[in-house]
Amino acid sequence: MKATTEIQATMEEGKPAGVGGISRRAFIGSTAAAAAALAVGAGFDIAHPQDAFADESSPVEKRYTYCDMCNHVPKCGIVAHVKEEKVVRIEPRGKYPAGPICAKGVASLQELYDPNRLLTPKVRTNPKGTGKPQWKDITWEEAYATIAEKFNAAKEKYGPDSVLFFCGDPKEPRGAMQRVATLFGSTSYGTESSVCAAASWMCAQMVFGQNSMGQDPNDKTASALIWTLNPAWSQPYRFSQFMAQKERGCKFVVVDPRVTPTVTGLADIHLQLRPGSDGALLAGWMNQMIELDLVDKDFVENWTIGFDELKAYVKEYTPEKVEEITWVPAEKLVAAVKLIGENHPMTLVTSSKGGCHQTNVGNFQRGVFMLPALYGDLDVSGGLMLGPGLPFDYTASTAAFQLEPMYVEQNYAARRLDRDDFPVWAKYYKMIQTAKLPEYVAEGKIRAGLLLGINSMMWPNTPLYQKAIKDMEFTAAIDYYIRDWTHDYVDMVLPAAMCYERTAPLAVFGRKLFMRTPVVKPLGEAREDWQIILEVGTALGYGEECFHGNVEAALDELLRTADLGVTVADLKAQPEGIEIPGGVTGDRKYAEGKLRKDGQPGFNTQSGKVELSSEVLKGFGFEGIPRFEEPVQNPKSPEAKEYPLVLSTGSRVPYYTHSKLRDVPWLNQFMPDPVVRMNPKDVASRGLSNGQEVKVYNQQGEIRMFLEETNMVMPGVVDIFHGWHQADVNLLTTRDFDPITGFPPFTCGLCEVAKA
Ligand SMILES: Nc1nc2c(c(=O)[nH]1)N[C@H]1C(S)=C(S)[C@@H](COP(=O)(O)OP(=O)(O)OC[C@H]3O[C@@H](n4cnc5c(=O)[nH]c(N)nc54)[C@H](O)[C@@H]3O)O[C@H]1N2
Ligand SMILES: Nc1nc2c(c(=O)[nH]1)N[C@H]1C(S)=C(S)[C@@H](COP(=O)(O)OP(=O)(O)OC[C@H]3O[C@@H](n4cnc5c(=O)[nH]c(N)nc54)[C@H](O)[C@@H]3O)O[C@H]1N2
Ligand code: SF4
Ligand SMILES: [Mo]
Repeated sequence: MKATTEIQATMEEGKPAGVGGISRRAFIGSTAAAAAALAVGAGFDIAHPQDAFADESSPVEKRYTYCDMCNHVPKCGIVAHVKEEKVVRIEPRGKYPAGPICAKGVASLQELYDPNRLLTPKVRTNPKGTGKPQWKDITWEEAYATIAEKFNAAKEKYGPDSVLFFCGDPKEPRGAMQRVATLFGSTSYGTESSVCAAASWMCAQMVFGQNSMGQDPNDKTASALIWTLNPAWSQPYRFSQFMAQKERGCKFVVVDPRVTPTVTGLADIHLQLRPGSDGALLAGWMNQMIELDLVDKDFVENWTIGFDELKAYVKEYTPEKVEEITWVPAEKLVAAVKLIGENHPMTLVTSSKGGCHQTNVGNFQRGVFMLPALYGDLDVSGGLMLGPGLPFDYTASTAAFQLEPMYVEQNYAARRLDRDDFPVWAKYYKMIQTAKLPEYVAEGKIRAGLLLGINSMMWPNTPLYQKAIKDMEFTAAIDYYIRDWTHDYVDMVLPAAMCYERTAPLAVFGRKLFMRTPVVKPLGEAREDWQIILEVGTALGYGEECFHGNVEAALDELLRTADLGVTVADLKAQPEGIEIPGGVTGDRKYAEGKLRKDGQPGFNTQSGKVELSSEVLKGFGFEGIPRFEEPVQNPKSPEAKEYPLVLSTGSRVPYYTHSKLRDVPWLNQFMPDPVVRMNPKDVASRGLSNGQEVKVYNQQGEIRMFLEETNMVMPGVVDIFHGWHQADVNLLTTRDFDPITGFPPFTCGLCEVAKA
């Protein structure tokens, strides 16, 4: 509270202090005070020099919205205080599951009124590859006409798949983007999920027949296994609920190479493994479950296939052998297996990261989903519950709205560019795996693109993707900012409205459905993402199917295809959300035929059983069991002689989301420079010192960063956040993609660190 008073005092004196009228000290005080999660429960005022000053006496109207600074699931609720069409204060909106707003959420106001935002459509005037782009303002009409001309020309000459329709981290526009891609006839629809959560979803589908990232512990959960997640920093809204379960008595095992606030806050046992060795630890875990007689034999016998194969495979993974591979003490592993086995039901929480970013994720991630089944805690209250959820998620995508029937009837799958490279991925998704984008462009298969929220530093070996974007004949990006590391290589950039300024498709919390309407008008000429995509679709000749750019009409169609009996008007009338009835609930639904469309008992897998050995993978010529293989780059590979440190990249920091938010001063003050974290032992053995500038390098390249000496990181490992354009760690990551999922090995490379 002190901090809020301090801010108000600053406002009352009428002297905007520090950044945007809020004192720097006040912002740090309020956010840092709320411990690791950097979450704040109080409200925040803004007084921005140029844009957001409003007359003190003007009336204030409270409008509801939700945050998208981390651009995906959380969507913490916000009450926006609007004066003279300016947002002057924000507060958390208690009724959403997320009570507090984190530092990034608070800083959303500063991003909204950032004087550097892109506010007009721009086109390049000098050819790509001839140095820095020169930009010229154009009208929206000119922009759409050019896009339509270029895309239609590419389609005519090279076929519709030559035009890529892409969404980066922004999730909200995906339903619209996929619809336009399908209308255009292109099978080249791609998203950031092909390096993010989607490896995990498809592995869950292979094991028990539906998407999952596990389930958070609830009041009935006796123990929880958190395998690779640091919600204290990556999902603060979720972390407080974990803490509440800890206080209630739920036991926690956390698997993480680092000593994170999640570990210190929750873990009864912390398994600190070498990054990339997860598959071996998992095999050891299964070995001990069998050894200690902790497997639910009834469940295994009746509802799984492949147990004998799995058992034979894990036999050699004794705790001692596993210790050698993973660096996890044998007795700790045994204690963890027992702790979970003695506290039923257990639930599993896994991540879109860690395990996903390894050369062997398609195996590891399947294996980890087998644990709740082996413990007998799959589809039971408090365990890993399954069940048909709502017909769409926060990405607002019903299959019908995305025109899945058209995709299927016209057999788009047969033309997919990625189907030879990543056939298993192509089976599960209607979005392509973009790992091989550079190859598709070099081979002339992709020639043009509508690139919404794209960031070239998302992929391993960034320069190859920058070149790919540059080599396309025509690309139009859609963003809040001009980001040099990506937009230097495109032909056109279109200004996107921010969350305060735009309608969101829909948000689902539990069984409640919410719609977000703009709380203020877009600044400048910025337009809503959905509107832009639908207007591009209209310009391409699909006016009727794209509702001539009318977002609410499109959402009404989306709701109609979801068949919930809810309209946009209903949702607008109820900013507190509408409860969606129905759905199938209850324990062990698989036994009653409630999980399968055909009503037969079992799971939605190829065999109808939980697949401990995958039938799908065998069909594609892979092994069925989740066999561990060392990462391509590992401490025993030849490169390790010169580059002995394990390179783990991308572990989240509380103040930035990927490549974003470095331009928000309130956040940038916390971590103004790129940082590499190292254990004191490795710092000392290299004669380095805390705070010093160092070079981090390997066979691929070199970056410069500032050294942070910390026990958070284990000896032999370095920890680097991604998305620093001046020190892009994806110059050091390799393109050793997992053959099942196409995912890159962001957490298991090699490097060396020396004085700069
Ligand atoms: N503040 C902030 N929040 C974010 C994001 C952000 O950029 N900033 N990004 C969002 C997105 S898109 C994602 S995908 C999520 C990711 O969410 P998390 O998965 O929680 O993110 P990370 O911190 O990358 O990884 C979690 C932990 O994995 C550990 N880890 C690293 N290598 C390995 C390994 O080889 N094995 C195991 N078992 N663990 C390993 C790291 O030490 C780290 O503590 O975060 C989301 N939330
Ligand atoms: N080395 C390494 N690399 C990684 C990872 C890692 O852990 N290590 N993590 C991977 C993961 S899990 C992910 S999810 C990706 C991150 O995925 P990216 O999508 O590449 O990352 P962002 O930095 O979020 O870039 C998004 C861009 O969209 C713009 N933008 C943001 N919101 C909106 C919006 O609502 N509309 C529009 N039109 N534009 C918007 C932003 O300004 C930004 O330019 O990175 C991946 N890359
Ligand atoms: S966790 Fe933070 S950034 Fe993400 S939605 Fe909530 S307030 Fe916004
Ligand atoms: Mo992600």
